[in-house]
This record gives sequence, C-alpha cells and structure tokens, in this order.
Amino acid sequence: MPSPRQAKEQLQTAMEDAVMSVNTALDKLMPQTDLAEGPLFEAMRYGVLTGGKRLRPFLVIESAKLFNVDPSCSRRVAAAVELVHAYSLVHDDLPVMDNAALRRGKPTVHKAYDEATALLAGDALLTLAFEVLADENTHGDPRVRIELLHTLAKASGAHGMVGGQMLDLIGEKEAFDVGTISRLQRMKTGMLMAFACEAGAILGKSGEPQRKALRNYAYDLGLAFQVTDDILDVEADPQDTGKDKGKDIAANKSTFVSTLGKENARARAEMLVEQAKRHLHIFGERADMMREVADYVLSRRA
Ligand code: GRG
Repeated sequence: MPSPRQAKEQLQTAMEDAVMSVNTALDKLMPQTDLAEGPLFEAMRYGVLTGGKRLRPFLVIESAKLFNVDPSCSRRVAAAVELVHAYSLVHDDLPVMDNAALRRGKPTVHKAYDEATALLAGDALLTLAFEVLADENTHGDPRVRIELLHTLAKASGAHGMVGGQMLDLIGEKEAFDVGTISRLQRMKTGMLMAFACEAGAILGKSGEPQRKALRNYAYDLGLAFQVTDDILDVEADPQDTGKDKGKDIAANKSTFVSTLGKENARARAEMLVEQAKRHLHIFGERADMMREVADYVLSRRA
C-alpha cells in the first residue's frame, strides 16, 4: 500500500496524464481552419484548450478503468464532458450572467473575442460534445452511445446544470437556505460530475449497483467541490484560481460560506468527502485513485 505521500504523487501523475490525453483528443476534435468562420473555431479552442484542471475528464478516465474500458473510448467521453464544461464556463462568464473578465488566468472568451462570438462558441462546444458521443468511435454498441447521450443530456439540461444555473441567478435576488443551496449545487455542478463518473460504468456495461455507487460518490464529491469553491471565493489568491475573488459576495449570492460560516462550511466539505469515499467500497482497492481525488478536492487551491 502506498504511503500518503506516494498516493498524492500517483494522483498528480495520473491527473497530468489525463490532461495530456484529453488535450490531444480535444485538439483533434477542433482543428484550426482557414474557412471564413475560422474565428468561431479559434474562440472554441481558446475556451477549451487554455488551462483547466480537467477534473471531469479525469473522473471519466478513472471510472472507466474500473470496468477495463478501452482507453480510446473513455478518452472521447472525457473530451465530451470537458466540452460541455467549457461551454458552461464561456456562457457563465458573459456580461448577461457573471460578467467575468478572467478565467483560468486569462481574459474570458468574450473579452478575447466578442460577446456574439463567445455565445456561438459556447453553443458549438455543447453540440460538438453530443456529436462526439454519437460517433461510433466512442463505442461500437449503439445502445451504449444512446445511454451516454441520454445521460449527458439530462445532466446538462433544465433538470441539471442549466436548471441549477437558473436557480443560481434567482439566488442573487432572494436568500436561500442550505437545503436549496445544496439542491442548486447538485444540479449545477454535481450532475455533470455524476455523468463523468457514471460514464465509465455505461461504457463498461456495468450493473446498477456499481452505477449507483459512482453516482452517489459524484454527488457528494460535487457538493464538497462546490463548498471548497465557495471558500476559495472568499480566501484564495486570484493568481492561484485564475479568476476574480469575491464574486459571490459582490453578486449577493447565498453560498455555503455566507449561510454556514467558513468553519462549518469546511467541516461540511470534510464530511461530504468521507461520505463520497464510503460509496466506493464495492470497488475495493481498484477505486483508490478516486478516493485520492476526493481528498484533493478538499485541499485544492485552484
Ligand atoms: C449553462 C451558462 C450555464 C452555466 C452552467 C457550471 C456553471 C453553470 C457555471 C460555471 C461557473 C461556476 C463557477 C460553476 C461552479 C462550478 C465550478 C467551480 C466550475 C469551475 O470548475 P473547475 O474548477 O474549472 O473544475 P477548471 O477551470 O479547472 O476546468
């Protein structure tokens, strides 16, 4: 069994490998072009390829390893989930939403290009994700591809990420209790993470108990991730996070920190991470990397 330090090093190596392999896949999916609409492709590439931790792709790759899925398949699903994530960031940064100037330490897409191009780039990233999943290179079995498409659509749409974003906007005008904040964050952040974790089980045609365990792990992980995001919003160095500080307070949002206080919020994140790891017991040691990434979510600075 590796020491805690070795386990952290193994996680870092695995995360770096995931960044490289998903970036290669994304680069191929969005080639540069001399066509007249070239600026759209440039803005898409800018929105996806400039930085990011690639946490969701990492979860796809690791969950797929549990079921011995061909890495060439999981890499494509990892790219698809990052395309949806990148679209959400591009649209979220627009003046009509968060009006952010910085993302991943660089000007946001609408600052680097213009608002209309950013809007279209986000649209095209989202639709490209579904094109990638529908392609037979993602999986030879059409039933698996349909299940991936259906699950990603549900996670990203009105009952998932987009619905969560709507609640987030409403939360700027009315105070939410912790239960409503948790529901909002499960929809906004947790459901895409749940797709990432379930994707391995879908690709591996696993049974429902394994799929459910991964889904529950992801929900707790996503919530812990969001609690730490709220803490980082008040205390992190923008040089580390690559985005402006104090945006939640400026927007008058109810967050875990504003509702529970920083200490209670941190205690809740720790409790959620322990709970997330317990869901993985059915996989034994094979899920150690997913346990390690849960600890990383607590200690992250970016
Ligand atoms: C559909 C417009 C629209 C938005 C959906 C996900 C989302 C709602 C908005 C993104 C903004 C945001 C702060 C979401 C909370 C989740 C979160 C902390 C996202 C940033 O994810 P990281 O930290 O980012 O994984 P990197 O840059 O590492 O990929």
